Amino acid sequence: MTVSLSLRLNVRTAHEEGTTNQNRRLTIGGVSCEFSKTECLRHLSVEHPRNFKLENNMKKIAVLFGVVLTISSLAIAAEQKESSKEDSSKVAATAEHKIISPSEMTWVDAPPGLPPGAKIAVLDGDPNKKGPFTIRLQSPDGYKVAPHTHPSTERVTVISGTFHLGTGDKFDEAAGREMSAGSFGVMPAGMKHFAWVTGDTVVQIHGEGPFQIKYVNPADDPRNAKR
Ligand SMILES: [Cu+2]
Repeated sequence: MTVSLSLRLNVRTAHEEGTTNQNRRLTIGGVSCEFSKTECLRHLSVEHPRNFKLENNMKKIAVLFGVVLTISSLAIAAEQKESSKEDSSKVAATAEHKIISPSEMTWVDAPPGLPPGAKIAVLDGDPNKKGPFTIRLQSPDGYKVAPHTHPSTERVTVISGTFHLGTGDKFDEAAGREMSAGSFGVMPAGMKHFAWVTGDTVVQIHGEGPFQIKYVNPADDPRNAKR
């Protein structure tokens, strides 16, 4: 079994010269032989076992190296495929170039999960779907949002007016922080927080959709209010 494998390996690695199949010059491990290929291999394995063994070991190392190289290449290729998949999903969500001036924004009533009186404008993506989104929320003076959480991170940038943000499960103005125009805040997914505004205020909210709101106290949820 071992011998036949060795011979087969050497048929491939031997350096061949000559014009016919019957009579060729074979060079294995620096030793030449001028018989038929099979005879040469037999001759060299008996007469020059050291060279024969050397040639074989080199071939085995080459085969092993080739296998390792192939596995690494496959792993790298798989990784690259995975990262390009991630990149393409990001590109798909923001592929469309656009510039929207404030006068071009379309304002509609805020969804029923927010207290009535506010308006939103969707600038990018769709807050109801999976993927990145950017919206603006316009709320009148005194507008309040009771303690709540979101399943994904909420990022707030104050555009105009004054926003106030506090963390915890009880609405407490003393625990809130004032955010003037230009301020930025992050609410990690699941963190309980509440907000209110002074003066008509516009904030920009961006994050990963779907953007959902869950009130700490269900009685605070405007969706549960009797209409
Ligand atoms: Cu929130």
